[in-house]
Amino acid sequence: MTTSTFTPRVFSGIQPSGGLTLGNYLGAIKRFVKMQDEGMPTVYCMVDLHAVTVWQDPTDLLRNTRELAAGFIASGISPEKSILINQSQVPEHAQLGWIFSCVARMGWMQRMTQFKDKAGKNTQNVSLGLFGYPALMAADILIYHATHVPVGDDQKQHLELTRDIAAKFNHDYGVNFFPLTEPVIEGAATRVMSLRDGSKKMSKSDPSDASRINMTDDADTIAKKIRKAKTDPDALPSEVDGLAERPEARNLVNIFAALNDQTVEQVLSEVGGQQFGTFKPLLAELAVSKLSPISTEMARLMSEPDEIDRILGRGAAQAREITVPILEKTYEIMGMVR
Ligand code: AQP
Repeated sequence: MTTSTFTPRVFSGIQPSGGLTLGNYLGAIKRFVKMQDEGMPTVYCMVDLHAVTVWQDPTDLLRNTRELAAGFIASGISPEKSILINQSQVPEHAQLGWIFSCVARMGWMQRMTQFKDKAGKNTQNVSLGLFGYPALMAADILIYHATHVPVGDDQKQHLELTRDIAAKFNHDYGVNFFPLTEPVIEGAATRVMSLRDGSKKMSKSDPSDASRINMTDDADTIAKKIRKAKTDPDALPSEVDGLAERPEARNLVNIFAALNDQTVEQVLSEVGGQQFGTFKPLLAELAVSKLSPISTEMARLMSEPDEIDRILGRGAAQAREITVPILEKTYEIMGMVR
């Protein structure tokens, strides 16, 4: 079965496990806005149940969830056009997550590279939830019968697992009930890298604040972080091939292209031959001009937390009009008394 038998619907989420980064913005949120504005039905989620797979201070979690919601709205997600929710207010996510924990196989989960990266050498001491995370992520998507999921490159393997879970459920029960979801991984910034190390993903939980641009950073901080970003001594090339062995240079050019809605080729045709001493101030100016209006609006929205909570409460009620019938049908297919 393909997604074509299902009504198109977009779902994606972000963990409120810290402040939003430029990686989240370019790899995810900017593309969420585009898909919303193209007119597809869209559901966007603060995945708080995923965040608690590692310890979250309750005060921080509350603030980070509201700040993430503010970041979505300030970036252009409209609560009138998209359903905006925090995951724990829509209990069907976790309920279907349990079912999918019974569908997914241990061997599939053990291959997940994000678990290996996050657990490191500490596999015996991390939470069971961190290991099971991809089954809940599959449920987040499939509880809406979502057909398209815009994500960064790091989520590709989890999306493949989501398809495997849907296919196994459909096969085991002889139904065509869950769609085989399409990952939407597009653009110049599907993997924004750390400003300190071009081999590591920019991440909100990186201990080094200098490794990332936070959406709440002020203009001076953004400019300073870009000025100090690791680079090499050579000038920028005029052709994309010239970036092949230069991860830090490639990262800064990718960021420029994504912020300016250009291709990497277009950027290099304009900046090829420039030294970083010239290019970095241009990038800083561009980043500040794009991010400052968002951070200003985020601060304004954060001054009205009740309004954010109201939007998320309304979003949960809208979401449950979709998720309750899908969960009920799932249970019915499985032979549970209703
Ligand atoms: N560096 C990145 N480049 C492009 N896309 C990125 N995303 C995250 N980092 C980058 C995309 O943002 C969405 C939400 O990610 P998440 O917060 O749910 O989890 P994550 O991928 O684990 O992000 P972080 O920042 O690394 O969080 P922590 O540090 O808490 O683990 C996804 O679509 C992701 O691809």
